[in-house]
Amino acid sequence: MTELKQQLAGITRERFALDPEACGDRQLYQALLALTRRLAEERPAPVGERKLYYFSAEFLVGKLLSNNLLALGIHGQVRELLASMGRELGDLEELEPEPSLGNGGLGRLAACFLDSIAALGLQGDGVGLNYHYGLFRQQFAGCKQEETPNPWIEPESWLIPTGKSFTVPFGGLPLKAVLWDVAVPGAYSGCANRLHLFDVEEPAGAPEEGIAFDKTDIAHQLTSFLYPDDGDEEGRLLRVYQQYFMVSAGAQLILQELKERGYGLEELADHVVIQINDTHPSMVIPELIRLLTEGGLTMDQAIDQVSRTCAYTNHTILAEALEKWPLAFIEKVAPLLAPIIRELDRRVRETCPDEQTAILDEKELVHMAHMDIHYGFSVNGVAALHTEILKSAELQPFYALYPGKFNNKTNGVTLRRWLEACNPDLTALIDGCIGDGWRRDPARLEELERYAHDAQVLSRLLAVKQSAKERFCGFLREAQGVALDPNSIFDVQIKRLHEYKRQQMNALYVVHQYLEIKAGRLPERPVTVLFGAKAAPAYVMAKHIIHLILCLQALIENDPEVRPWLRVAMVENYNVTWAERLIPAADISEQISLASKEASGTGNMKLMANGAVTLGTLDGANVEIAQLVGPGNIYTFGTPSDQVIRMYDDKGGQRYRALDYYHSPKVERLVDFLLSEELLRIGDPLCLAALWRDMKGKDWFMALLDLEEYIAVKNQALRAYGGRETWARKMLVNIAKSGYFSSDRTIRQYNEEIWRLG
Ligand code: 26Q
Repeated sequence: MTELKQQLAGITRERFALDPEACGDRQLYQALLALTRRLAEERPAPVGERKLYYFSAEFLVGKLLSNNLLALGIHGQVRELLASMGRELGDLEELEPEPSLGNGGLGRLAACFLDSIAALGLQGDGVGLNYHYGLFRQQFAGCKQEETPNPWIEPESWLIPTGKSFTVPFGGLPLKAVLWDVAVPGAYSGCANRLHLFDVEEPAGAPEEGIAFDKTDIAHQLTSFLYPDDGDEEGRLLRVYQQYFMVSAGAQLILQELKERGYGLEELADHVVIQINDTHPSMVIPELIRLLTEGGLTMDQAIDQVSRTCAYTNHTILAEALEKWPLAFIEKVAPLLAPIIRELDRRVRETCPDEQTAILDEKELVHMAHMDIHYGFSVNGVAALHTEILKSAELQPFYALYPGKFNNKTNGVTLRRWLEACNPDLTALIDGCIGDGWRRDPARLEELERYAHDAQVLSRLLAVKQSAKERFCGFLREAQGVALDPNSIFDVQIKRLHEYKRQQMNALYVVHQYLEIKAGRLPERPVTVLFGAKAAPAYVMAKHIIHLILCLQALIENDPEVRPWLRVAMVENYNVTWAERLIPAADISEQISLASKEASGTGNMKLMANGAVTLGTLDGANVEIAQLVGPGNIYTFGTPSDQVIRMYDDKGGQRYRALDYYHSPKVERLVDFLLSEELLRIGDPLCLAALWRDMKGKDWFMALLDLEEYIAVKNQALRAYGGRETWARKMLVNIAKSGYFSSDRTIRQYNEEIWRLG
């Protein structure tokens, strides 16, 4: 018996008094989870002079079983062991609940970063909250989204009890923060870091109905739910409670570890660096100042240490998403911080009297980002274009004050999850061509370009894509009873539902194509337009857009004339697990945000690495993708970002007016289809009319501006798909150039230019 089998048998015998062979799938899954957790937990932590703490309100880790087996280097062994018992790892993974501790991009980025930090053997832990329900589960009923809770913590989970706890000095009710850890084993490095998740002592039980809960019962509900982004105004106070809970406990943990490592408080900046992931953890700055002064440092010394310890990452230029909290909230939640924040503001005003850069404004709102920029040593954007826009527009007054603090760190994704684990066939094809050196040095994927004219490799690439499409069809049929045509072109838009991402523009393309087919103008080849998206529960317009897409899906499913040529499918409950199934199957990657609005995007990188060709605007990291692959291997369109920025400006008479574009004959017909008899028979007239009115009268994110060019360029891409070998070459170049978007590259840059962990 192999050592691995012995270890597994030890667990199954102890827990279930059974040999592994005699266990049911669930028992075997639990035993394998326990074994994997133990092996990861036993690994040593990396060492170094400085330790990183990555503070984030979200860590969208996804399922961990396969991921951790890969990192531990025993994935193949476990698969073989299971096979020898007539079992499949895939079946056991089906039983693992997905920890959805994040909304989307920002949360998934934090998870990719932890993976890379551990793989590079860097000393860095995550600090966040142990949400019990994570992001809601999405269900469709009557062509609308419904939300239900999404519990993920089972008796057997990835959480490791630490026995540590800290008291958080909330106004009126000090609360104990209990620390749970998730081990983060690094591929290749032999080490493991930790994801620290804080929880209340007595978490509330399951909600009785839907996702509603008592938002005033802080002591029990603080960690129940993850806040859905955008528009959700409710529970703002609870959000501040969550933030302070996380940073106060996190800051206390840092100082405890500093002491254990034998250093004094006055040495903080030499041995600790804190990366603040967007402004959600920004209160860590005044909280650390509070703790340092309590520990004997003067205010000047404390501010100096903290300012050399904290670094801030900005993920958005949507003005409405920049956090500003009423000081009155902070006085209620964290009364000890309010005077410190006032003092920080006073000092800023002493040196820079410009009102625009103040921390506290005349309405007594605390501008969290401003606090980070003044009292942190680094400010970074997440793609080259995004950082440039921060410097020249959004944060321009700050850039004038502190040019040296600003830097760019283009996002990346872990290719271990987003290529090796989710697409083993493509991985094998790559290995067969260039060996496996690219895993440690992803830039070496470029060696694939040698095969750009190798007909055999190109045809194998097409075959790999085809089988991924067939596999995806199987998953979707099983889950939703929808049977797609794997021979159609898979045109994929997967991301949170937001007006700036312009899923509505894609839906208008569907309307266009529907009308073309109805008029007898058939395309060369059938297309399936796939969507995956959750809307924040309170984001009304986003929900209307989901309604439109689901109505179009229903309309076409029941139309035998159109269905053979055009299908729409919206994947229910799109999450990390569905992304892992969809991304290998995509032919076209839709990245069509209004230029200047998508800070980076990371799905664009995952899709590219899996051989999808991007159809996108020159926004976020799409700009860098376009530069890398060259104009022949990407389809770009749309109004450039600088022009868009001018169109939001009142000056100069260039302001965007939706009506002007609506009145173009082609556009009007498409928009008015929302109120067509066909659609009104299926959908909710109030929702469709509200969306129609918004599109023609407001269209804040300018979908109508780029619509005609979008339709033209998309058709060009769909036609190019027919030239199979030329298309395969485009796929190959995309894969070859995707190494740049490995989060290992991103993390190396963070370490060399910001963290210097040594
Ligand atoms: C704020 C206040 C109250 C409640 C919720 C929030 C909140 C929560 C989540 C605000 C924003 C978010 C998430 C933002 C996000 O995911 N941004 C994305 O970050 C990615 C990683 O850098 C980028 O690739 C995307 O472009 C960016 O949209």
